[in-house]
Amino acid sequence: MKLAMIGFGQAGGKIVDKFLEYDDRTGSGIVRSAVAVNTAKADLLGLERVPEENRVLIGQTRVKGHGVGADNELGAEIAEEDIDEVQSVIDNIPVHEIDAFLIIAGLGGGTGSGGSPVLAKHLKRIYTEPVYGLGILPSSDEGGIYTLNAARSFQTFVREVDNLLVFDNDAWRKTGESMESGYEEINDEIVKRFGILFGAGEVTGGSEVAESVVDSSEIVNTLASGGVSTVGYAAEQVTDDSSSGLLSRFKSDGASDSMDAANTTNRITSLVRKAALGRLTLPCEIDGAERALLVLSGPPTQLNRKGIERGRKWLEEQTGSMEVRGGDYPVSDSSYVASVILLSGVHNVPRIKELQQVAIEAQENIDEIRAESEENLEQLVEDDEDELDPLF
Ligand SMILES: Nc1nc2c(ncn2[C@@H]2O[C@H](COP(=O)(O)OP(=O)(O)OP(=O)(O)O)[C@@H](O)[C@H]2O)c(=O)[nH]1
Ligand SMILES: [Mg+2]
Repeated sequence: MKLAMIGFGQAGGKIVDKFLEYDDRTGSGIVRSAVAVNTAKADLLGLERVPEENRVLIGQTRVKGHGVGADNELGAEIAEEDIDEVQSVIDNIPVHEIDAFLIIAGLGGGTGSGGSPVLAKHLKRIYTEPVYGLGILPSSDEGGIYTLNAARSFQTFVREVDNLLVFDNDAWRKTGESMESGYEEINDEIVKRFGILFGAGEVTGGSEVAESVVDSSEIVNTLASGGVSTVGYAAEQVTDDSSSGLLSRFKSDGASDSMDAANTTNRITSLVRKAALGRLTLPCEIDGAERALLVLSGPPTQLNRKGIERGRKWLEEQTGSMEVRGGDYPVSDSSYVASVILLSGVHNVPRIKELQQVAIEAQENIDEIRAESEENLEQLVEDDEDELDPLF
């Protein structure tokens, strides 16, 4: 499906940049338009692929391009004050060509955390296209203010969007790695999963398995449950020998053909289980998910309807949902078969219960938290005093 992606804050901008790179590399064509919004000038300058005219610096009179230092109330205020500047860039998006908006942000900081829900609400008022969020939860070692920001932002963001897709840094962080290289890897994992999911709706005709290809409307219908979504992924390398003359001569008898088909089916069903039971972007109980979508990507010869149908049935049993969709995403030149599962409207999520608890407790020591955030802001202004202004 075609998306207008809006990265809000530093993490959001970097991930949109990564999606653009993914599009270039795979030709999947999911990013119809890419926009980055930030209060920090340096973050916008650091982007590589988002077009310069689509980078919006907001809050210049309030924070002078320094960012909001994890003050998400300030982030929300600035987004409200400067929403027209954001809209003037969104005005250039050919909205009739997109299937949905996707607002991407780290929910632990100030700019994206405070601004994303404001932008979601604004877009919902103006457009009829669905507005989805991709919210990144901070890892638990980032500190109190990040957790509190995430707790608050999450509550508002999930209310304003049509569906909030979530990725939890805490479930993905590795110890003994620098933050930056850690984020590089994590961002690759994010883009791989959501790239296959959204790319699935972009396959155009001519394929031998075309009738079981996932369509954009199936993604939209799955997300129409609302609430919170998580994504699972599993992949296996395959050798596509169907074009090899020598091998196919040996395998031309019916017995080995049906062996191949059985292997293909078995591979698919085990990939579906691995994806659903392995590490999800937001770890949770899959039982109770309202809707699900299963996408099998890979060379067409390695995909079959029987495997997908079995995987779909299994997911129905595991989730208890009556709305489990499934289909192919044929990628001829791929050497992997990958299974991506979107679980939409999940309810039993320990991390979210934890965040809700944090939000309640935070009301009690709000002064301390404000002081931490003010210190952050002062530090930023000091650090930034000798910097040059090459773009703005
Ligand atoms: N997955 C991922 N998470 C990131 C990345 N950068 C930051 N984060 C997370 O996102 C949260 C918010 O950080 P930023 O995006 O830098 O915050 P911001 O929206 O720019 O807000 P301010 O810096 O406070 O103005 C952090 O607490 C991290 O958890 C990234 O590259 N990848
Ligand atoms: Mg920042």
